[in-house]
Amino acid sequence: MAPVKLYHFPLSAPSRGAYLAAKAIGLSIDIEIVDLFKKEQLKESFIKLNPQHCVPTLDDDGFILWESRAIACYLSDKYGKDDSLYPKDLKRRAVVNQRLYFDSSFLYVKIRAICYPILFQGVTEIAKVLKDDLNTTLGFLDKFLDNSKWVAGDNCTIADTSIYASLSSILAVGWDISTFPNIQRWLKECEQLPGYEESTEGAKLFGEAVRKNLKQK
Ligand SMILES: N[C@@H](CCC(=O)N[C@@H](CS)C(=O)NCC(=O)O)C(=O)O
Repeated sequence: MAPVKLYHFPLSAPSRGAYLAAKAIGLSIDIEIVDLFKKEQLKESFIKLNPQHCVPTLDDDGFILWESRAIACYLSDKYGKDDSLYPKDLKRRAVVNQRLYFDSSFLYVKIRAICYPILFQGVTEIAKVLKDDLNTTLGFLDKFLDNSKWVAGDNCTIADTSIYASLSSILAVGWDISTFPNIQRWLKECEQLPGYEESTEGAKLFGEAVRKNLKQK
């Protein structure tokens, strides 16, 4: 059987989310870098694999899957040593899913709304409305962590790897999280995630690319 392959770009938060999930599972994966800055995702061979031409994209012995959180769920179900990263228990799984959807439809979207125009559309300042919107969302995340060590309970799940991947991008831009004590505490826990250093390095490069285009105050 061919090794599991991940088409990956370290600067991409979703891509790092899939990467961190594979690492947390302890799965050995082949990485193929798709450099988005060089538009490598638009190569014919990649579009044939994934017509939506986005990273991350997984190739598990010919089974092709994209969407980082779908990849994390699939890998955990198929290769997880146990169900701790993605519980089989209906209610615990539902909470993990809720956090994953929160990430994909709130947190990541707000971060992207801030960073993409700066990276690709010549925007040089972060509008107050976008700043406030992200801070409101971070307030929700902080609340989830009120009585919980990890974002979906007492142990680390793929909701943590996914949310850490998103959050690390905006932290690398220099976002102030001093008013979110639970997030700060949780981020300390995240330092023990397998693949944390490589992932954070990718976020750093992303943060530098964004900051380079920001008007200095
Ligand atoms: N919801 C998707 C988002 C994937 C996504 O937007 N990937 C971007 C990089 S952050 C990409 O590959 N963009 C290149 C393109 O769409 O051509 C996921 O979680 O995987």
